[in-house]
Amino acid sequence: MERTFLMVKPDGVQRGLIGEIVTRFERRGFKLVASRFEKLPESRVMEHYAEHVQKPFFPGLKAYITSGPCFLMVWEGKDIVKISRDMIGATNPAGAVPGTIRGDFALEIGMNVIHGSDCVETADREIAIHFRPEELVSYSRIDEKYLYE
Ligand code: DAT
Ligand code: MG
Repeated sequence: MERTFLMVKPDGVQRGLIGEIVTRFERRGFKLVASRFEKLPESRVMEHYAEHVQKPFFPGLKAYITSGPCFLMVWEGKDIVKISRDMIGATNPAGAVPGTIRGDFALEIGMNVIHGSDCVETADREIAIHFRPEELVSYSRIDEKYLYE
């Protein structure tokens, strides 16, 4: 089954949005398989955002993402990478559709509440950056019978 890496960023944590965000993924039928609440160490920020380190916005992004604790999660389910990106909405909340997380809870690109892996390869890479394999818990959810045909 497909997995993805999702993370409530420091603004989402400070604004009390962890529960709301977790609820959305739970209710969609996805399964939480790992989580951790922590302030990201700089070394992991550099790895996680490797594609952006040379960009002009990176110093601001790094200051923001290390400004407080984040809530890191691995979720599992059918087509979760694409579906979770759709649920998160556009990178710039100004253009994010209402009903999406960014479209409901954010206003600016530099404070966009949540991270989600953008493709399956990225998801595998990001899960490996933030979690050890033994931290991912394998179990069944009792409603799987009525989620999957
Ligand atoms: P996403 O988080 O939707 O995958 P991304 O990978 O392109 O977007 O960028 C990572 C984060 O960096 C994004 O959530 C917010 C920040 N960011 C991206 N482009 C930016 C820009 N032009 N100005 C400021 N921050 C930006
Ligand atoms: Mg991205």
